[in-house]
Amino acid sequence: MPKALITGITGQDGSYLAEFLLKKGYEVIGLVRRTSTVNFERIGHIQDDLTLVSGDMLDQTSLHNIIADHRPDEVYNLAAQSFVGTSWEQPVFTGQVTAIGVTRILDAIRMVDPSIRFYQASSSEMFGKVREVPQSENTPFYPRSPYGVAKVYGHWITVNYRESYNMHATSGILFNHESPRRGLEFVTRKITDGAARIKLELTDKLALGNLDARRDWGYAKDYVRAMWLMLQQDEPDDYVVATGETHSVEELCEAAFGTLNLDWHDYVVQDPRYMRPAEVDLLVGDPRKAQKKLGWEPEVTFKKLVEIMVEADMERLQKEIRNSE
Ligand code: NAP
Ligand code: G4F
Repeated sequence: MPKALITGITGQDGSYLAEFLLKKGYEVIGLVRRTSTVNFERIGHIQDDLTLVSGDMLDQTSLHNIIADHRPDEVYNLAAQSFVGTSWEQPVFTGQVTAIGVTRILDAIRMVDPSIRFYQASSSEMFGKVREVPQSENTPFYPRSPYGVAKVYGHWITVNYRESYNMHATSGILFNHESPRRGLEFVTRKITDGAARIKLELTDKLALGNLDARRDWGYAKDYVRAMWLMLQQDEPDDYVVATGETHSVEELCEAAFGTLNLDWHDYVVQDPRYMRPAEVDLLVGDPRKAQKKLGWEPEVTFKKLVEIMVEADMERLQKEIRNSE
């Protein structure tokens, strides 16, 4: 039975990856950090099938001990302070977790068993003020936030451990991917949740920032499959994972409100609080390498993704209303 360690298992991607690996017959170890209340909303349904271990990306000893005690065949490093907005408010913390955390876990692997395969959750935010369109594995980075800068560090330290110690260390440069498990602060979920609240007359306005920003949005379940495929390759490498399509925040509003037969113009207001000090205007990935080498294809379209998310938010809110009656 192959064994995988997932950091960030309580997050969106960690929960889908855990489900995926369990179905593949893996023993799944999940690193969780200590919190004053349990935050297993996304993994509660599979908790009995997982081995959860306590650790923190800020704590070298815990990472070393977990690797040494459990000896996984594969490590998926998904843990991060992953919200771009917060990275301006907490730049040092973001650097400690999202950048230096990568070195901590890579070095723990190197010391215990450098043959363990490693996946680093790199990000299209590294392209930032894009140098070319679409962005591929060869596009130079120009990060625009403390988060983006931290991810560039995480990417290059992964490449460096691959080249310095011959480790099977791979970097997946994933473009935005979403789902009903997406955090409510990210724009997709904020919009699908907001549209559902408006439909159910729980509120009548949705405040957003820059409506012109464009992103390449895919479905998280499709993207965790790509992570696994990367670690099954004979050689470690870097891969862009994206749909190759780009849409604006405005188009996202139109699709989400449209699913509920609402006109977004009637409800969306712009609020300077949600504008960023430096914006990433346009992201669109070139996934041809992942398609060719991994045989990876996304299965869910932008339209379908928005429908899945809106329906899930409607269902959840209707249930909450029923429970409160
Ligand atoms: P997410 O939902 O925000 O999950 C982040 C995870 O990291 C959570 O499990 C969180 O634990 C954990 N974490 C944060 N700080 C930690 C620490 N100090 N020690 C241990 N665990 C810690 O993020 P996601 O959307 O699943 O993304 C997964 C990874 O992919 C992240 O590295 C993200 O930066 C990267 N990425 C995401 C996207 C995307 O579009 N989703 C695109 C490219 C790259 P708690 O539950 O305790 O907070
Ligand atoms: O949903 P977002 O917060 O995602 P962002 O900044 O693209 O980052 C996400 O994707 C990255 C991959 O490229 C990941 F690495 C990262 O961890 C995270 O998962 O914002 C998307 C866009 C931005 O341009 C933002 O300015 O939406 C714009 N936006 C407009 N109004 C808003 C809002 N974003 C948020 N969060 N909230 C708003 O009200």
